[in-house]
Amino acid sequence: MKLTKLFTTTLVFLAAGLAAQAGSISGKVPHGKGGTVVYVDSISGKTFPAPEKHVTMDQKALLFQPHILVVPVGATVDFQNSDNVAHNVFWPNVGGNKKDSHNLGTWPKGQVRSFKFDTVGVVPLLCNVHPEMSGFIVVTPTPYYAEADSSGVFKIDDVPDGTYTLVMWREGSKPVTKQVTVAGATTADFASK
Ligand SMILES: [Cu+2]
Repeated sequence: MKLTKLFTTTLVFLAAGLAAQAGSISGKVPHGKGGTVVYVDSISGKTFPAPEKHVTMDQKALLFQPHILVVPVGATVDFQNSDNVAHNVFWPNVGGNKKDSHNLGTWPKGQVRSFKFDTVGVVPLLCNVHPEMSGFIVVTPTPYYAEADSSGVFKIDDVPDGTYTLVMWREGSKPVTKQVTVAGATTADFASK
């Protein structure tokens, strides 16, 4: 009986500990055009393993699909041509830094070329065959990120308690930062201007 009680008490403590770890950040971004990404900026002294699973950026119907792809640093992206025409993929910079520009080349339907993104920043994707094609890969320094939905609501799950810098990026706008202290389920709104 006593042992059972001890066991139960231990379980309750363990559950409480786990719950404290599993915080989240939810909130709203200002109204505006374009997809919006919110992520936790780099955390001093903390690194994260590169994800093993590849993510796909499709070239389909003369579009990069999805238009905006968010991946944590170290992720490998498979660029897949699903059209009947050849596409090229290049980016003139990463986060505005021209030394990180890269041209993956041009390839026909059904082929895939992969690239591992080891530099944090926004990667503006272009195709030199179709100047109207444009897409973005947002390479985040932490695995804590989310995209806002059409009503401007975002939620980042599984964020450990702590104080962080939150970054909001929107196509065509300068990033906006905000300090947030996570303690369990936490709210952080980006105020409308
Ligand atoms: Cu193209």
